[in-house]
Amino acid sequence: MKYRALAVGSDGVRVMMESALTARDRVGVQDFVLLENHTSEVAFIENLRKRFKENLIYTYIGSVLVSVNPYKDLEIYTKQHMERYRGVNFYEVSPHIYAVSDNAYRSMRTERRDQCILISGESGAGKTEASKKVLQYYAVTCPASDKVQTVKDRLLQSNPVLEAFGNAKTLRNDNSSRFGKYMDIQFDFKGAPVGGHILNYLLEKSRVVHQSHGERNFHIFYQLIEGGEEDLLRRLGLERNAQQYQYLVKGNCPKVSSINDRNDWKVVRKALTVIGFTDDDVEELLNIIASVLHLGNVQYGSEESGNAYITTDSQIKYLSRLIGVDGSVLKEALTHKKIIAKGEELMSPLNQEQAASARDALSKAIYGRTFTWLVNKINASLEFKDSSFSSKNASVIGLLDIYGFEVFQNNSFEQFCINYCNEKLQQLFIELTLKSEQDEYEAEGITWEPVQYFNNKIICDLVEEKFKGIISILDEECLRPGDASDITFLEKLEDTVGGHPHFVTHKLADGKTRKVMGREEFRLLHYAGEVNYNVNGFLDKNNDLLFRNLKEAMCMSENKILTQCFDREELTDKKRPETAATQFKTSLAQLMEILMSKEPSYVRCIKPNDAKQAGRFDEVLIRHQVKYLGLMENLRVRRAGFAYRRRYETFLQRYKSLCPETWPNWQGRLVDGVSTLVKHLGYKPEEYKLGRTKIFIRFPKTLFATEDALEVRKHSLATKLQACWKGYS
Ligand code: AD9
Ligand code: MG
Repeated sequence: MKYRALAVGSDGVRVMMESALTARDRVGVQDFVLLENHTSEVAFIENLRKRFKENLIYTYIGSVLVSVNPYKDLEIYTKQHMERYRGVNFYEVSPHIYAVSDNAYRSMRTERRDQCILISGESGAGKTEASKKVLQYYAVTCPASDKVQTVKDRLLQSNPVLEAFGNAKTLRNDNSSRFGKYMDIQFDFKGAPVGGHILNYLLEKSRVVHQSHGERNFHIFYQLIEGGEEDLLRRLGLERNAQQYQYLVKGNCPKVSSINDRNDWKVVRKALTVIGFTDDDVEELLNIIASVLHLGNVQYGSEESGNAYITTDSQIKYLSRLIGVDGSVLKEALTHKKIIAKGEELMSPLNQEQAASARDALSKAIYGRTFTWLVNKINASLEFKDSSFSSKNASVIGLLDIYGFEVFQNNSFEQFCINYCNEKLQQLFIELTLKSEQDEYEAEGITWEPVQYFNNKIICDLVEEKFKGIISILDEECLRPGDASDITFLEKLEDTVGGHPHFVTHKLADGKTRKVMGREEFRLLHYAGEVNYNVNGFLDKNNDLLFRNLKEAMCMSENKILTQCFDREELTDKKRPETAATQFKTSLAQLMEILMSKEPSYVRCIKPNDAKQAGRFDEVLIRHQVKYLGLMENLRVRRAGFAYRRRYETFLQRYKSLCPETWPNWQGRLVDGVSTLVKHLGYKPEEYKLGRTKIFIRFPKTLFATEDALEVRKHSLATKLQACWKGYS
């Protein structure tokens, strides 16, 4: 090829070539599609490692952004950086979350199509941080008026509030989101953010009453205790010592070095004001938080008859005052269960264990419903109120930050729901990336070559299919009166889905048992790997029931938030409420519809090590994530035909200097210019195709050679200029 002749033109040129190659050797390629050996996982990980070492945490797979958590603050999020990415073409600058944000924004503006940015990855991989960066980018770079400024402030300030109530320290992440979040940012016709709306998914309520070793309850409890003013704590009857509260000692981890609860309290308190919470709202909210702590300290004794009685009257006194429910009503509700038989109401006493679990159920219900109230309240404050503009006319960018695939030593109902959610998102990802790839080929008039990939629909069906799916079977057991238990649920699963290729239990087909699995477990072969689920607690968590008399007691509350959370209508409603899993399934189906209606951008986050340490690249851990995020598959799809594609004008602009006929300007049709240029460069017919508006190049090496030729030309020009200067002087 012609550029080869150029390359050996002089020693200087050779040095130049070598340094360009060494740079690529050192920092890797910024788009995985340019990897020479794109099917090699080793090459993929090596590229990630090189870039990570150089603090280059972002890399593309086509338009998908892969991000590796640096676990340290990098100077790449300044206002200057934002400016650098504003209005600039995706590929002209190095990969960045701002490039994805800007691209989505510009597509929304120019194509008038709603967008969504889907951020995925395992716990601690950097999803929430990424979503905050996107929001900050819009807050800083989008046009603003006074009114818009208020919305921007509220959008930004909703984060610390939701994190205080919905995040907690876990073994995986000191600030782990324990709920899923989808946020719509609404823009007006000038491109200014004018409103927002949040949908929340399945808060991990069980954390309110129990935490595993080394984990904490939700941040807000510690923030209040550490940061709350003296007179506030006195009014709430709280001591400044987390160790005093049963709900805060289970994980034996009151302090976390990376968290400053006292400062965070100030941030949250201020954020509540910015969002528009009145002092009264805050007072009622804190009364509830304190009540949950007091509830946790309610202790029981056992009478000779076995009936439970409350031994801690002072807690009841505080509770009664804080939530405005009569003490004796509370006491009875916390020790009895109301039964309605033949139209008559009977109070049946509970034993100590039952009473403790009724108390915990109440705490979870209060906290869970207050969290939903909080989201609704934030939504009301983000609603754009202007008679001249309706949110229906708004353009939207949706931001999804939802819990990633989770595998613990012991996996329960929560992990089952979280991993099911990830199956659904993976399905959407495969369908949409394949579809958009196919659409582009068709639009450009280039033949589409089908790609083989694993379609995880089979696993989604296993979980959600009507009548035969795991959720249906679980619901059936929850509704069945009599001897239904977690174990009968497991047995029913074995009977119904026992032969499914993605379902395994300890039972083997020949009646023998599989020793490596517990008798209370089932295993799902997820697209991301195998997970064993322990069925213990599945029925209770799915039922999510609260005894009727506890609901009645809450309906009497004088606390304004609780009166909205516990509605009297619920008491007269004869219909059984939907189970937790079915509610989740329905809300996920709605989420999929929302996402399908928008144009997606993807951010795939990777966690480099389990120690939360900067600079550590744990290859085994990373390989696992590359696998389950489906990145190799994604790359394969993207590279199925052509590694690289560019619009004609962009391609010509960049390389026109390499051909005397296109330099300095090509006058004819763009496609003819590109054709002339690549022929001059010696491209073989099988190396490229010309579509309607773009050139498609099959192999990275063709593009690299062209890039190198460009470097060589720049260098020889510089050398010539230097020689001229020397002659001149
Ligand atoms: V979970 O599923 O909610 O448990 P996330 O959301 O994926 O998880 P998060 O964004 O909370 O993880 O990141 C975890 C921690 O990594 C943060 O608290 C930061 O300390 C650190 N992190 C993540 N992304 C960045 C970054 N771009 N720059 C610096 C980061 N630190
Ligand atoms: Mg998070």
